[in-house]
Amino acid sequence: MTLPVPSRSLSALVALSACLLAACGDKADNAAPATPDAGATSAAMVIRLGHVAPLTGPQAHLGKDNENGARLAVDDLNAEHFMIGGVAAKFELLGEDDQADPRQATTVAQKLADSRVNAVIGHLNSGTTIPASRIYHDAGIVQVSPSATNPQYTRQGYKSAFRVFADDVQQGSVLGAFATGKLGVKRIAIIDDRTAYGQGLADEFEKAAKAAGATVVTREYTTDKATDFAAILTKVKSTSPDLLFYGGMDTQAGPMARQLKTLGVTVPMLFGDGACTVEFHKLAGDGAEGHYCSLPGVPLEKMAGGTAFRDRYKAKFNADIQLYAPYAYDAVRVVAEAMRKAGSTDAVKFLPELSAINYPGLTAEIAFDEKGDIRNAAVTLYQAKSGAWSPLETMGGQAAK
Ligand code: ABU
Repeated sequence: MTLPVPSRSLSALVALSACLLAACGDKADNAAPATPDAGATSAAMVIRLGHVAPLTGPQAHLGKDNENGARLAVDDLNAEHFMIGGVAAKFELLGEDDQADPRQATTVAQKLADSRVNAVIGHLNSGTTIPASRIYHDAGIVQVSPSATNPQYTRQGYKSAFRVFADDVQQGSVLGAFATGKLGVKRIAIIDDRTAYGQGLADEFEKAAKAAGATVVTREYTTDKATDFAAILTKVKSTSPDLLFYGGMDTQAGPMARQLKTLGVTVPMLFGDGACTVEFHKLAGDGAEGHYCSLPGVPLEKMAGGTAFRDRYKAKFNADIQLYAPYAYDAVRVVAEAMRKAGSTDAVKFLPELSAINYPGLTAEIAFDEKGDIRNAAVTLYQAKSGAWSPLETMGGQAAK
């Protein structure tokens, strides 16, 4: 995906600042649409957070997971009687469905911009987050993605864009080092789904693996809608790789692993975070065993409060965490904390607080670099054992609170 990359020069920042202050809608209250809660007995201020992810289609389980994480945070904030500028804040989550489709993502983003939400949590996919980010930026709306890992999201010069976990430059590098180092593979086959995420991660992995001396024996392509991988896997088999890397989501990775086993190929597979889910095991069946994946962040069990969060999530939604729910939780909390520090829901005032924040989140100590990426990001490697992902080792990062 090619998007215009504005300069991160001072003039660009001044232009954004002007946009946040005035140029992108009704001036004085454009970025501060918090309104008194008409139904409340006291003067509560209503803060509307947009949340966008695929809620229908093959990735709906992941979209719902993100939304659940954000909803838990909103419910917690409301239960805590969170105060902003001395006024009780009432948070509302506006859940939108982008169907993991870049065009639908821009439609939804425009809708949220037009309704002047206070901030947006999302989107889930890199391929939707990146085009939507321009709309939020131009509307002066702060955006925090809890799952999009393509580096381009935070490299467009948009001071409104934040990410609360590692990007795919880091993840691809960790995966490449793991494959060539710990697994000691020399001949690698790569398949990707041609999305901003899948292709981008496969490119980063290929770069890192080749730099460490591995050979890519074949590079194949599929789509994020495909279900039958027989032809592509037969071709992969003919190249006799030591490892098959797949860049894409669990919706393809699971059936691919199952079909690989059916073909009688015993080569290990390696995935990024998009396949590092509970759903992968369901889709792959007994084809899951022994494969590897990476996931930005530390294992849930290593997060202080991680197991309590898992239990609360299960009790509230009657479901297991799939992937990024804890990060969606932190994305909401960090926005709320920036508003609290600023004493305002006006993006002009709370964006600088968000940029400079040091927040002890559920997932990590959250502080952002100049691009809006989390500092000291961790990436953890897992192996599929007995129907679950078992942590192997964590690279980088710092201990969560
Ligand atoms: N990071 C994997 C899933 C979301 C995405 O980046 O497309």
